Amino acid sequence: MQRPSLLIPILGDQLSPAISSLRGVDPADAVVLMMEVREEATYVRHHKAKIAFLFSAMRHHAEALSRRGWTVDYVRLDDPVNTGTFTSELARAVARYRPSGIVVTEAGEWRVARMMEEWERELGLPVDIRQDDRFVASHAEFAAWAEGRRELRMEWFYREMRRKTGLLMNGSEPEGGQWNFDKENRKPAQGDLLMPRPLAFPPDEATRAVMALVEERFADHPGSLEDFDFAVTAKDAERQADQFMKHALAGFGDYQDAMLAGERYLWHSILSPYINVGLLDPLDLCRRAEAEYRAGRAPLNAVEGYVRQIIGWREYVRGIYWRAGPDYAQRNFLDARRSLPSFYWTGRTRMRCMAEALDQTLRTAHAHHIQRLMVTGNFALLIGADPAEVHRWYLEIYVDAFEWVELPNTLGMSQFADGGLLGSKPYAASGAYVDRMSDYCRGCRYDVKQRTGPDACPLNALYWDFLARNEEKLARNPRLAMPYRSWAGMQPQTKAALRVQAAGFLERLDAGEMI
Ligand code: FAD
Ligand code: DLZ
Repeated sequence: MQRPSLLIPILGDQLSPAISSLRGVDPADAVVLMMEVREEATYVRHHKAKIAFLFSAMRHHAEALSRRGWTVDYVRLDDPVNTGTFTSELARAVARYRPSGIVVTEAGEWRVARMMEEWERELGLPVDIRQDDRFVASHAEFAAWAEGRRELRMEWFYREMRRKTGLLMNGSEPEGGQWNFDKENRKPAQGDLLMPRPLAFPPDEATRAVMALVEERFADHPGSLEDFDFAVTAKDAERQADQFMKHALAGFGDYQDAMLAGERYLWHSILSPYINVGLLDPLDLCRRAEAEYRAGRAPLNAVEGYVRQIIGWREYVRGIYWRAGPDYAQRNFLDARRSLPSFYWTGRTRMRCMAEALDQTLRTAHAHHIQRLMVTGNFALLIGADPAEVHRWYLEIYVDAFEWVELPNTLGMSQFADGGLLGSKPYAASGAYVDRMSDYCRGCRYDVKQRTGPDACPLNALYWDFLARNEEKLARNPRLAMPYRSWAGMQPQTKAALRVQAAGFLERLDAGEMI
């Protein structure tokens, strides 16, 4: 090709055909650069399935762009001349093509955003960094909404997004006369042969090649590739979305918080990896869900719940991430310092709820929201695990984990390490919650009804110990008034027994005993 005017790097989470960096560019006058680089694969030890998913989706996307007439220069991880970082690969490509400028869509996280800011100086040519408009709210819109508010809450932001998109609106009123149907969405589930199942996509040749590469180059990373069945093309991701809309959406609301042993999916969509890398468009999914409601095929509580997760939570956590700044990951409001137990990487624990969530996570790189928040997240919160370590684990282990979405969910929502910037209270729970929302406790070695003694469910004493330990910081939180009243009303000997029980457990945990 003649010397192109533009070099367009497309990063691993920018696999959308309509990405802003390609807009208005003549394919005949540009080279798209895609790079598998060691630095991105190792800045944390990503789960093997996460790297395989990303590399395979990138390779398929490169082919799709070529078919659409783009010239794509694709640098593979095992290319002997691959220099291993975005910036050094870009420098090599600049030397190869001598373009007059670079166009790129803004990065999804602070680390890479800072790299991009240096490119103009380091590469010596103009760099046009374009807004990522795959989100409903721009950074400026979120900042304008947040400005001057005493506290930020998802619910108020969500209503703005409903008004902006017109989703589930009747003029200026919410469909059904209510913004939020969450109270109807807390039902436990029963195992059921008719339960919906997402499609499984057996690895094609390109994916198998990537899996072999991952096994060879990232052998020391956590997780397994044995159950790998993710879609890796936009077409298959669309098929998965159809499957969800047809078979699972109707039950999504009712069973959103439910957990069942051996059931990975329940009525969840399992679409987050595809949305986050750009194979599916989030707003389009919301419109399709709304159409299911309007056609009478899915109830309002389900569709409102689904839409809220995407234009509410997903957009809100992104806004918080960029507003909180690059130091967000260092916050530690509760001064939690304990190391994350080693069984987070092996799944070897006798607590059945933890074993279920961890085993599934290590096998598949996916767990649903309540497993992440109320099982692995709750346990880390109760034992006082260091939030930076907890953050690193979630970023490594889940296929859909990109810092802009993972960090606020982990550090803010789950560990309350931002002191309430994102949410109004810590999601701390005793065994009773797990027992109410799942069937995990039935086959557990521990007894969820006992609070003390060798057979007591560890979550029970840990819960009260967490409240007692953090009383100074949390007791004035109005949403914790009830549990603190219960704590205050306990006999001193009951309190002491609970704290001794928790201390004994934490001691055994720190000693690395099997618990
Ligand atoms: P569904 O339950 O079907 O929900 C529908 C969609 O809503 C999801 O696909 C997702 O796009 C969106 N969504 C739902 N909840 C959230 C949320 N809290 N924040 C942002 N988007 C949401 N989500 C990620 O995409 N990446 C992460 O790295 C991530 N880390 C998390 C860490 C913790 C500690 C917790 C508690 C939650 C985390 N989440 C993360 C949010 C949520 O758990 C996942 O989005 C969800 O489990 C993905 O599965 P699904 O597609 O079946 O979701
Ligand atoms: C997560 C990831 C991994 C493991 N590898 C690559 C890669 O080799 N090349 C690439 O373009 N992107 C990768 N990614 C995703 C990037 O880390 C992601 O695009 C940035 O985090 C965005 O800020």
